[in-house]
Amino acid sequence: MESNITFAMVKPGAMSRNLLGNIISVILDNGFTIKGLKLTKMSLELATQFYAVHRGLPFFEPLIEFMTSGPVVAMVLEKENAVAEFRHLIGSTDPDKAEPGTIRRMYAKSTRENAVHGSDSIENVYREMAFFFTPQDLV
Ligand code: 3AN
Repeated sequence: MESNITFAMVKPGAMSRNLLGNIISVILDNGFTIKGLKLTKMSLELATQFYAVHRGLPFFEPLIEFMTSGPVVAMVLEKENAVAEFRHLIGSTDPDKAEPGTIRRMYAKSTRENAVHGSDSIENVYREMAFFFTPQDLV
């Protein structure tokens, strides 16, 4: 397993608010390299599996509804210590608690519609990117 990659996703709310370019600029300006990129729409089945860990929680159904409501952009990003670095760059799940300069502080609308996803462990990077990419898709 490479440990210098992470999986990221620009969520439907940020896509519909035309924030994709701004978010990619912030990612590149912070030293990440894009190894894979895909525009797609999550099916109900994919979103349910992707967020399986949250099944049964009160925010699960609205989260699935939101994540399947429009296109997303999935990315594999490379940087030393990528998982931790990207989590730092996106900020807290709740944008009101996110540090100034983080992507969620700048672009999230709410805890649910929080603009971007970033894997929280290297195990989850491999689990999550497999929903969107084959190894051959990565540059
Ligand atoms: P993060 O994306 O910061 O790792 P998780 O994994 O706890 O956060 O939650 C996954 C997604 O579920 C979040 N990005 C957010 O969209 C949604 N979510 C998490 N907690 C809540 C909550 N309390 N209310 C509404 N949505 C939530």
